[in-house]
Amino acid sequence: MDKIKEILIGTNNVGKYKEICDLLPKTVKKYSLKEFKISSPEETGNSFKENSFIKASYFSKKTNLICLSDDSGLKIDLLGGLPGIYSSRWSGEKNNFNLAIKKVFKEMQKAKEDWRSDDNKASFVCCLTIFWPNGKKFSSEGIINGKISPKKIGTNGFGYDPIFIPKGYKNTFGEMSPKLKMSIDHRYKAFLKIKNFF
Ligand code: ITT
Repeated sequence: MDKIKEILIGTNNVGKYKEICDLLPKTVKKYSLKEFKISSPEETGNSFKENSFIKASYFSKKTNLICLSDDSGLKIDLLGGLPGIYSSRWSGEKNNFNLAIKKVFKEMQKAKEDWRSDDNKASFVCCLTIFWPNGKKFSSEGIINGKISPKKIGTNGFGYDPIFIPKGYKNTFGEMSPKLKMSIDHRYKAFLKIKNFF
């Protein structure tokens, strides 16, 4: 199998872009969507896998490059798996995660008044899809289980990191060093299944 030597990182999310670049070998040449000024397609799929495929195939076709896209999100048991594939949309158009986290707390409160007195199971899911200009594709999924922190803590990372405590740890992703987070998280677990392509 020919190893991938250059790839388009098909995301407009800066936090994800950084994490994906850090996971890939240094020797792989990485292109960003900024260089091509391409905006995202509509995510019309019903699963992380469908949406990551929609993005990877769209960006690959636009640029004629091999593309790696990520669709991910936070699933909260008490909310029946929401925000899930709607994780990005919960933050509103301006990607306001203060607002998205407030919405999580509000919905938790609505579902169970004293939710803060229990452990509230949640998981982060990531589906990575590689799409080649010749139509070949490969997807992999990674999951990390944990719980929702009763308070927003930490300023590292992005998105919902300040309210997610992975199983076996006391701190939120927002409190962890980026190095630790990227050695245990959903993206890393999905990456392990595609790493031989590089
Ligand atoms: P692209 O589609 O351009 O990649 P996006 O932000 O719209 O960017 P998604 O549709 O996959 O990406 O939405 C996933 C959302 O889930 C994202 O906005 C994050 O807020 C959240 N999320 C995913 N992985 C996360 C992580 O490791 N830490 C915190 N939040 C995460």
